Amino acid sequence: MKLFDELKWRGLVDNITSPELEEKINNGGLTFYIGVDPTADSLHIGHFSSLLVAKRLKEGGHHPIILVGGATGLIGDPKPNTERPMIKKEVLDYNYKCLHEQISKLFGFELVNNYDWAKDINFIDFLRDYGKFFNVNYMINKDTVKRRLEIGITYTEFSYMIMQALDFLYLYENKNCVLQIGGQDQWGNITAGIDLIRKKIGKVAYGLTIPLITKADGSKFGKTESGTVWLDKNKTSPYELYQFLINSEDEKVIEYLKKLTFLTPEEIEKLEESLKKEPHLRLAHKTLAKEIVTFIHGKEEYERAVEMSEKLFNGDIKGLSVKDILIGLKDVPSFEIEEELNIVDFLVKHKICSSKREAREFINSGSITINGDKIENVELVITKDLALENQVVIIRRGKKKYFIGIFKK
Ligand code: 383
Repeated sequence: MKLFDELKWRGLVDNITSPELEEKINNGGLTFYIGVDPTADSLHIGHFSSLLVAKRLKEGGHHPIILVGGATGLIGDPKPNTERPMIKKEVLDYNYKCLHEQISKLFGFELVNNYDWAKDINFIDFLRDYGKFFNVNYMINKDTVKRRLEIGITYTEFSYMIMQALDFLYLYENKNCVLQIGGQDQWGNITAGIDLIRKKIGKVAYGLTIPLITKADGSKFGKTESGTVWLDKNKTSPYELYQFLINSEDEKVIEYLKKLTFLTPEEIEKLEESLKKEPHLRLAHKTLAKEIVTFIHGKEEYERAVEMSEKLFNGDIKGLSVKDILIGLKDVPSFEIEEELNIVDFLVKHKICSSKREAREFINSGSITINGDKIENVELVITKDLALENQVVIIRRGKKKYFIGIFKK
């Protein structure tokens, strides 16, 4: 399959600015860039899919540049619904360092910082040399700005598009960078750069946008109840990432395999078959989790995540941290423990058993475990001392039924 067809097959092409780009992508040899603003101290899974596109193109013989926006981060790309709070310079510096390190480590791409060229542009020169190429009427018709006009947008954020356009011009002139790639949300900013390049130096540049990855209900992929799925393991543990991926929706897992892994079409088709014929094996989900966790955190962390999942599945929770147990059991019902009761009353009060008789039966047949220990004594009192980290009690009834009790602090 030719590279462009492969990108399309993977569902990675939302739009291109001109049909000639298809052949250029197939031929190789382009320098292109993707920008990331240092709005946080780690990339998230949304960035990951875009950076993987850069890797795919690199493997197809193109040269990627990743721009970390030391300048644009100070301004903020307008969001559809609200003005962004300004980020302190020191925070931005820190975020910049973190992203720089993370991208170098994960991808090894050439990195540039737009602060290097944007910092010296003087205000009067800016208005004379660049401002004249932007028609305000045209700027307010770009999607994001258009949506913001009703609720309001400051001049600062309104100017963001011009900064990004200047970057493209700079990279075109200094690095022969002819293509900019970004998510769907970047279309307006990318085309603003292409227009500037045409008007100012009479050259043709290109843009390609990638569709946003969504869940089945259309909401953003990569947001969970506990927040964003980050690539930094201190913010989202490899185990949490593993759990997030392995729990992908069945109707979406093949799409994610196409977009987020380097498995070949043949390999993905096999997984699609397996999903249809033997869904209980969850081969597609497991492979998705394996590929991505291994790419981001390495083989060892992946194996540890699998081991932890197996332990939890078998009720062997010793040695797992409370945080990881709670992640693994995130769909398990939980309740607050208000008083110290004996095990039988405890099981009935929290509706783990329907009667005292049933509770005794479960205990006598060895079907109740607390924090991984089988309960044999029907007189046992559930106290804080028994709880993990003096707070959490994991109850298992039978093979698979879990409950989480949490002592009030
Ligand atoms: C800054 C200067 C440039 C070119 C691009 C930029 C950043 C761009 C932006 N990108 C997003 C970000 O930083 O805001 N204005 O979080 C995200 N990207 C990529 C992709 C995405 C976009 O980094 O759709 C998701 O990851 O384009 O939202 O000269």
